[in-house]
Amino acid sequence: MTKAKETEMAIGKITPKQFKESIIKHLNSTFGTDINKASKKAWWNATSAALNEFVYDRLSQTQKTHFEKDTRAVHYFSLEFLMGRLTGNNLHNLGLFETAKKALTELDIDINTLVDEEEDMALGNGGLGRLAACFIDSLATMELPAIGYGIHYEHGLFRQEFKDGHQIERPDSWREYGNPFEIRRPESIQDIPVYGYVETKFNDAGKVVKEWHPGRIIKGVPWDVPVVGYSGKTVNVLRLWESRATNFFNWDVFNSGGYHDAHKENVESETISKVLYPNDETDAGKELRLIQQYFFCACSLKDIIRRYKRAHADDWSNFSAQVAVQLNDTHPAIAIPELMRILVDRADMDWDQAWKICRETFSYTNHTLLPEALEKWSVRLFEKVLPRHLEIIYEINRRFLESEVDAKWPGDNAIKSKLSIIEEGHERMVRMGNLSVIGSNKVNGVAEVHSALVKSDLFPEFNALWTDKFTNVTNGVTPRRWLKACNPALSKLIDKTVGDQWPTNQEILRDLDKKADDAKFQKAYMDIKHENKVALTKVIKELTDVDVDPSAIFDIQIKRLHEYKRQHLNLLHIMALYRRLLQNPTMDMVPRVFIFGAKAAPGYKLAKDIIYAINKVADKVNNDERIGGKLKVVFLPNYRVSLAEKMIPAADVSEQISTAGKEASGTGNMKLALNGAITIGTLDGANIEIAEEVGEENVVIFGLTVDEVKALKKQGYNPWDYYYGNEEIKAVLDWFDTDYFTPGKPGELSSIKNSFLDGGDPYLCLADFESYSEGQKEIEAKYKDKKGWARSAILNTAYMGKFNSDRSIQDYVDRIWKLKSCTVK
Ligand code: 9GP
Repeated sequence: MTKAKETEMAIGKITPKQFKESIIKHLNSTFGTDINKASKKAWWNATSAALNEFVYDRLSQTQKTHFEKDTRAVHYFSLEFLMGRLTGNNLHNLGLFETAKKALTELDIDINTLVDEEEDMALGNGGLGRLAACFIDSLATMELPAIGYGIHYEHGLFRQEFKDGHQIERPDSWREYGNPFEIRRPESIQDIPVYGYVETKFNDAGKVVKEWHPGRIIKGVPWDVPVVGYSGKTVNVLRLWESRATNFFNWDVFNSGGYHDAHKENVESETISKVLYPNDETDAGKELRLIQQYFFCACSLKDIIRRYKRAHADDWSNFSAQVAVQLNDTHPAIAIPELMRILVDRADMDWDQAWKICRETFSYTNHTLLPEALEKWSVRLFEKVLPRHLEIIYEINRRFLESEVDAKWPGDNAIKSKLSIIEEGHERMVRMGNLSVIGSNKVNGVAEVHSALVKSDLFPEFNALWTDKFTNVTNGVTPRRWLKACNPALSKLIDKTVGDQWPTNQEILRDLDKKADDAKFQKAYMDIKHENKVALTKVIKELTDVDVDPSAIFDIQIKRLHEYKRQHLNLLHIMALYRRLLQNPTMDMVPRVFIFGAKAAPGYKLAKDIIYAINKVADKVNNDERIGGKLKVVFLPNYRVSLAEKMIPAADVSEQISTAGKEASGTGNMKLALNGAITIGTLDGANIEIAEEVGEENVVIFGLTVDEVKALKKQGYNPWDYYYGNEEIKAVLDWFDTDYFTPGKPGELSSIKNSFLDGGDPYLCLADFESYSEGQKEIEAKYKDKKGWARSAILNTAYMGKFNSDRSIQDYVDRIWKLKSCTVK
């Protein structure tokens, strides 16, 4: 960014000298230390405080303007917000990064080292949570009134360590020593009821009413994280709820000698916001997880209603015109019966009117087709935790089946039982997916192919009932964090080439295509890639003690560890390559470094076995002198947003190799391509649209398509055919049974082989292996053509405009939320 531009963007004009003085002021008067003895943490805290002076000012201006104009707002309900670090991001978005850098340099502090002091705010598992973080960045940047609502987890996603190659989980204490980017708002505390029983009685008018007598009240304490839009004009809020006991300490019990019991309720209530469930694909945790969901939805709805009533008192007629609520997966679906409860039981509203408001208010995004992620709670659990909500769900269901379903399919009980919110069976279950669809105004998937499958395979009858309800919004990522901030050298080159307006209008990058064949530009672009690779080699050395050569191909697979994402297909290919090298050490091969980053859910045994296997193969390969360093494998521990920011700019190859039909979208694929990595991928999720945008000659596509996967499964897939039919597959699989990679411990890796053979290879790795291996050869051939590769990399950066999260948000605005932007004075 030009100096003039930066000054213009900065909120209030500030020079590096003034910023420096502000840092020193905070060091002294906010943190009680001085420049001679301040720790690195203190410097970071003081810099953040200096930065926050701008943030809070804009935050209150934004809130004041939104209140005065009584704007319609979207409320993004999500159990996960994977925010990462905020210092660098906020400085960039305020246009203060260069100012702060200079100020710190004068103080003899390197800004890049300073921002490493910040713990990641890892309040999410992976794609779904990071998408939410990109979305709130875009909403603020686009000056749209919006609030993110979630949980203020004391511990975010676990910190991953490796011990002899095994994943070990350690607690993540992201705010143990405080976090400068959040403010507690005790003035907006909410009381949330749970448990208890429901009494049916007559009111004074003789009408039957329901009264819920809760068994416990939990206090919800809000923490606000300011969300700074690019240019700093709008600063929205992410409001996260912390659970506290209502009776902080039971003096009566304490005084009668029950020291531990006096704390019991306290501990139980506070457990609710203690941990993020480290699993994005299952409904783990049962009772606590359901309470977490209800707790944050109930707090958030009360908060919304409190705000609404300030302008509209008890007149509910404008509610759905003012309030849009987006449900991020089924996790917040309980908000639907909660709003019904508030309207019918508390506001005494007629059912039909309340239901109309509900349906106009909520919309639901589906992020996966995996059945285990479509939550179901037992009726028994609901009865215990949320007895009144269960009654409301029964009533929603009865009306839906008797009127809407019966009108369309008269007397068809099979359809009724499929569409019912209640699943009959040996244990009756509440289907949150069906509740979400029935109670929402719109339902969207997150990439074209995924949204089509949501309609055809997941909810076909609902789609027949309400065709207009289903839509698509392809995911996107913010170019502010995922190019401008994480890849400063490339950003500067882009600024110089096409101007500095691209962070808010990514389509401008399209102009880079004119330079795709320009030798000078290619060199500049590839030199930056090389420098980023050099920087990553240092991180790799620090984290794994492995030396890698930055002139090798850096081939990166970063995402949660899951069978459908097929890190083990990547592993099979690595082992095959290794075997080919052992058989022919002089084999012509461009040296390659395979780099992984992934956490496995602690209870997911096979995923953890795959991590172990990759680490063991890495040990062997990296130390085998026979292969002359042509192949290296590294698994970087504790993959998280801040590590991704270091890995992505250094990637040559992006591994997007899920079984077709399983990855709803993917967003890592977008970040890597934007930074010039060439995708090797299946026709799955957003890969399909990426290939369309950047051109099929600039990606490598392999493997079965969605239809071929279905056909193969239908005809009866037999992995043994591939085992016996392909000598290389057999040899590699048999290797797992030996102690070649685990000296003295044969069989330690056998579970992987078993998953492919006896386990039936549910994600068709063996069926796709040959095609994947051919794809990898194509990658290598492309890489050998230096000019062709540079051209492809540049075109990837140039043509990723569609995958800007601003475009996704615009689609949500047009297709679902009908929001208007609001300029803050
Ligand atoms: O698995 C999907 C991933 O493909 C998608 O990009 C992301 C954001 O839409 O959501 C993930 N889904 C989940 O994490 C759980 O549904």
